[in-house]
Amino acid sequence: MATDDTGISRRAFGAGAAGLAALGPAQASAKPAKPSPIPTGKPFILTTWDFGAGANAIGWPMLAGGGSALDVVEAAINHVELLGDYWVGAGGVPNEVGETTLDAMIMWGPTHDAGAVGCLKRVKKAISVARKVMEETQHSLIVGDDATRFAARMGFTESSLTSVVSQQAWDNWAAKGEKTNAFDPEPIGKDSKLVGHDTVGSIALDAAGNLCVGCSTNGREFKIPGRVGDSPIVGAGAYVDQAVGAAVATGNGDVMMRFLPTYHAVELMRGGMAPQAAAEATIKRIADAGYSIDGGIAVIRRDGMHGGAKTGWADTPFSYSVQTAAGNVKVPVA
Ligand code: SD4
Repeated sequence: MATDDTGISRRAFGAGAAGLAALGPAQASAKPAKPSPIPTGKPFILTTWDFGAGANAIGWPMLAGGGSALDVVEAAINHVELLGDYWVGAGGVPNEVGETTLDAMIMWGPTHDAGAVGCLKRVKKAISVARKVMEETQHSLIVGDDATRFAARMGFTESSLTSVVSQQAWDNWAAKGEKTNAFDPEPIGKDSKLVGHDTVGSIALDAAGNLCVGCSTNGREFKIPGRVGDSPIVGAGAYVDQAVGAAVATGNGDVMMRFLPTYHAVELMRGGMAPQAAAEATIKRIADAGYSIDGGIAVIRRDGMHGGAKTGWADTPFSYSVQTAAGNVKVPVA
């Protein structure tokens, strides 16, 4: 039986429509409207922040050559993890005791399978360890030293995630003798502008029509040891639905994860909302709940339509980049 890209049988759908007509207008209108299927779309890769174009340049040739979206997302994010950026991967954002720890997640559209690591220590390619969680285990999230132990079992090498930059940042902060601001009162109803941004999120659609999403970060500066943010939480840091599209989030993860923004945005698109409107409605919900934070979301439907929204970050230009066969476009998020 023929199916469209949502997996809905066309024959069954057609029979349903004919059945509706036979019922007459009053009974027919009692049926909920079915959103029209979203077309398959052509390959793309979307990556957040200023390193988006560079990450897309790694992923695009793989996609163009027929590579899997899973390999593409992993490679694009590995590229950023190894850049030495202060907010992603090794060498940045020390916690309260000066250690850099990593959160990452990968999710595969066709199966809803996901793998994640939280508070991963001493292993640089966090997204690759997350992929091992997804592919080699029945678990979804492994954390802390046990995540490091798991990585070692999977053949990853341990090395320090501290760099001159992260050490210097911690020395300067520790010299002030302040405790971490994570013990401050909850940010609801207050201005909560944490310094820092840049979690990388990537979404790819491959030539076979499969979607994959991933994200990776070292989280929040001077966090309480053991803290895990939104990035490795399915529906918070990232989410994909093979029939609809995907979304990635960045910003104050301690607050953002309370709203499952990437799940929310994908569900809005499933209901027929356009990507830009879905991104805006998702961010608005956080602001409407009384939170004044820095945060953003980038969403893309499987047909390649995309959108983004942010709250806060008045002086920080949040952007994402989308690469297709037509080239790479950097999209500033207003
Ligand atoms: C976190 N959401 O761990 C991450 C940090 C981030 O832009 O995205 N900053 O809270």
